[in-house]
Amino acid sequence: MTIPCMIKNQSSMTHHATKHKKQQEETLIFDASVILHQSHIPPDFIWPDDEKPQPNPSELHVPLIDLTGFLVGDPAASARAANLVGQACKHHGFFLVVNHGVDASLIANAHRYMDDFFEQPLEKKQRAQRKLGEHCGYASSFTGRFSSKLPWKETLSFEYSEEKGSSHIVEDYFCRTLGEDFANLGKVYQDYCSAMSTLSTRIMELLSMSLGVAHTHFNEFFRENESIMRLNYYPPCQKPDETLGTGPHCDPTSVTILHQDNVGGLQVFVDKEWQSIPPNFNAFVVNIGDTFMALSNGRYKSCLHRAVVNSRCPRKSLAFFLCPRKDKVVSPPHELVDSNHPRLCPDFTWPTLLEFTQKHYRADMNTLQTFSHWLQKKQKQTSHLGLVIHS
Ligand SMILES: *[C@@H]1O[C@H](CO)[C@@H](O)[C@H](O)[C@H]1NC(C)=O
Ligand SMILES: *[C@@H]1O[C@H](CO)[C@@H](O)[C@H](O)[C@H]1NC(C)=O
Ligand SMILES: O=C(O)CCC(=O)C(=O)O
Repeated sequence: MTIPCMIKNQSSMTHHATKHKKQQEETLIFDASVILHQSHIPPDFIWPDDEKPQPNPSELHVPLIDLTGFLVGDPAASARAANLVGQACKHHGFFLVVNHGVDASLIANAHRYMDDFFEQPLEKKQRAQRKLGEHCGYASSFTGRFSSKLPWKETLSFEYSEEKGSSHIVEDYFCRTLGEDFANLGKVYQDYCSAMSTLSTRIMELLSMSLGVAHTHFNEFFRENESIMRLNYYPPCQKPDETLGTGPHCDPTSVTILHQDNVGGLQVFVDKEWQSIPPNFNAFVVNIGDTFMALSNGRYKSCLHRAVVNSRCPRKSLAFFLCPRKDKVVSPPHELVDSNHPRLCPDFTWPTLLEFTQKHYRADMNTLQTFSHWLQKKQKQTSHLGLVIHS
């Protein structure tokens, strides 16, 4: 299927994908307005052959879950939905929800307003530039973190929380970093995040039911959550088969609610192959992240996924990452731990896992296992220290 698509002529802009020597460090500036017209892409964006996208991937078998009955409290419909969720999460951790109660015009606006931000000249976007070691702000390629296999995309990330004093957190962020002209955008994403928060609350209820723990268990756990919203913007690429928009990764977060536009590009690694999740504007793609895999004591899978790009038009996706409050101890409910299901991972707090995936380890299928070993080693060191101190 070919999607016709207009690419605005922005060749008047002056920045290029060039390397600047800055503080002994090479920084690649990704300026979409120029780079999207280049027939040869810079080598940093070329991925190794075994990771390049293959043509015509098969479609992932992923359940389409109608939330109508569950949202009005119909017990039979809720049990059916929970059952489908459980099956999907045991296999690969991805499912789709429709009739989710989120206003269609809000979703359409959330996509439309992304253009207002990403179509600005680079120097305007850089007013929200993400600083090294921070999670929020504008980023184009993860410069500073990795210097090869760069992703063909730009992102804008910001925090969301419903705590007291946080009722305008997103609007404030937009106005503070981009100016009052962006108050409208801030309002749209404030509302969008609020809708995602409501939806994630209901999804946690479904996940509780599907795991056979108290319906309120995970809502208790996620009270005062501090979540992250990310806008993904993938410019067209003249060599889409040599690069990736988002490289293969597992989400370290708890649960992700993704909305992709009608272009397509999301792929999941299931049964040893990359399979696509085709776009469905009426649906949200929900997936389990590493933190929830730990909370389910490994019953549910956090699965490798990525996004491919195309030569025809920009692709947009909106990702809401639910994260626990920073000091909350991630520990599975006791019902999910027994002699047949020993603890998958020692207790941890979410910022420790985040730091691990940012500083020590590029998130993949083995993140949780490697993280567990790392934690255990650290704990041993600390307890040795304890012995020394006490003796
Ligand atoms: C796009 O920009 C180029 C270079 O400035 C110019 O030659 C061309 O006419 C422009 N095309 C359109 C459709 O504006
Ligand atoms: C996140 O926290 C807010 C405020 O405490 C709460 O209303 C919401 O239900 C929580 N989300 C989940 C998934 O429990
Ligand atoms: O754009 C997509 O479809 C996937 C994005 C993603 O995986 C992410 O933002 O972590």
